[in-house]
Amino acid sequence: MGGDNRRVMVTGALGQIGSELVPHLQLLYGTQNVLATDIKEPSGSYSSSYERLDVLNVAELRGLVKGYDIDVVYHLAAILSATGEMRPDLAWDVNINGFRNVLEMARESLIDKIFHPSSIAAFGTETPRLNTPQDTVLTPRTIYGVTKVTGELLGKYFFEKFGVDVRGIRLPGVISNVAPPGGGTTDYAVEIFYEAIERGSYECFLRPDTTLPMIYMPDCLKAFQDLMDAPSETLKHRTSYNLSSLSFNPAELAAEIMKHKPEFTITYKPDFRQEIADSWPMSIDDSCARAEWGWSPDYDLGAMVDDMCFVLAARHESGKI
Ligand code: NAD
Ligand code: AKB
Repeated sequence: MGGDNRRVMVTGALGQIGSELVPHLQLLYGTQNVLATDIKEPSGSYSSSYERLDVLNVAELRGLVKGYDIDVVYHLAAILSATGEMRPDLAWDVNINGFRNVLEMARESLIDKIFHPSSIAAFGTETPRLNTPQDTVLTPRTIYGVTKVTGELLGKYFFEKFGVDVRGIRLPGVISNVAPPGGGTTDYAVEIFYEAIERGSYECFLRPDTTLPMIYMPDCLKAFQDLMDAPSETLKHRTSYNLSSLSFNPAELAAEIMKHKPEFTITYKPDFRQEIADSWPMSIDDSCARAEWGWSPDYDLGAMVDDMCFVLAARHESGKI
């Protein structure tokens, strides 16, 4: 992924991951070679070329891909798990037809490489929840999960049928401090830090013992880069890599935050997202990602919490949050 003059487009670039992936790609490819797009308009000034794009509009998508001579697409535009349960038609449309439109650009040979994230939401209650294997039962209980399994299969089909180089990871919940998460079930693990810094307390929408797989943003970006840089012939699970980094529950996360803010308190009021979380794995076997493209995370729970608290406390002191 690094160090060449390829031209890269990011869809859904104003979301939680895109907000940090775009600057990361600018460092690798040069600012002039990165085009950020989203259905929303950026608030204030934006540090990259930016175009408004609804991924459901294939004519606009084709126009931008041709106009900017794009080689690689990081396709992040999506509707996440909690919003998806409230708006299932929209989730299906954006997650499936939006991805289908991007795949079509590759089938027309306009682009030659696509990154498309899957999620731990691809798994379901019939999947082993501890050390979830790479090749296992995929019976998701959410429409979001159904779109993720379908996306994995669609990407695989386009690779096998048309030679399109599609790559993807079953991402755990992503923890970050630049843009807020966009309507997921793992969002508590980001909200808790902001509430701890701003208010000193947090009401969690999951039970204290709800263990879920998570990853800190620097490790997430490293995983994207390592997978995209890997030689194509080494990838046997190219659209659906299990990825493990952190696994913890709200009580364990709160205890770690209390090491920085001893006065922090947490209460629990589980809502509809509890059922979603209960259908997802608690920990992941990522041995295929390790073997096929050398995956290895840098952050453990303590290091992630240290960094989140440090960054957000500094921002709070300077009045930026
Ligand atoms: P997000 O919700 O923060 O961002 C998604 C972006 O897509 C938003 O900015 C939204 O405006 C945009 N969007 C929605 N509909 C669109 C449309 N029709 N056209 C163009 N843009 C549209 O999501 P994220 O957390 O940045 O996730 C990015 C990808 O990673 C998604 O595929 C998601 O399923 C996957 N993923 C994320 C996580 C996580 O914890 N953040 C975990 C697993 C997988
Ligand atoms: C969500 O909670 O929907 C996402 C995900 C794990 O896919 N963060």
